[in-house]
Amino acid sequence: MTEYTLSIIKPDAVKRNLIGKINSILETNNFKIVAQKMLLLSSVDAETFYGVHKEKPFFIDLCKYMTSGPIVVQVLKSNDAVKKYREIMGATNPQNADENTIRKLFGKSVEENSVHGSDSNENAETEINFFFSSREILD
Ligand code: IDP
Ligand code: MG
Repeated sequence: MTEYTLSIIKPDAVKRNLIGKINSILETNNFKIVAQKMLLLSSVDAETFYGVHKEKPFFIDLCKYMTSGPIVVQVLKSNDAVKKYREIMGATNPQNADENTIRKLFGKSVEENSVHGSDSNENAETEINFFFSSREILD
């Protein structure tokens, strides 16, 4: 089934000039990038986006990190996009991620793990709508 997922290239990866390398991995794996923009997340937007984690001990640090520099937000289209991107992205902690996953290749730590991917179709829809209007998605 054709699906959509939200991807974020996080500040650590943008800072290290990894946008192209990550996009190349996405395209090699048959994802179509149907929307993409660079932006600086506001604190309010970071807190809203990661609202599900607001009780976690890492929440404040996570929001600080996600607002520390530009990010690239993307809508990816492919067969089985949500599950497939979670696989290519790798485990949250890069140390536990499989070989050749984006987080294993580029992640610096459990926090600075280079990319975000939606974890369900329902959340993908919410997250895509959080960042993009329908006219920005060139499908
Ligand atoms: P996910 O990004 O693999 O879905 P989540 O548990 O949803 O992982 O956590 C969201 C983000 O919060 C992670 O990608 C990472 O940047 C950060 N994070 C998760 N767990 C920790 C932790 O134990 N310490 C610091 N940061 C964390
Ligand atoms: Mg998550």
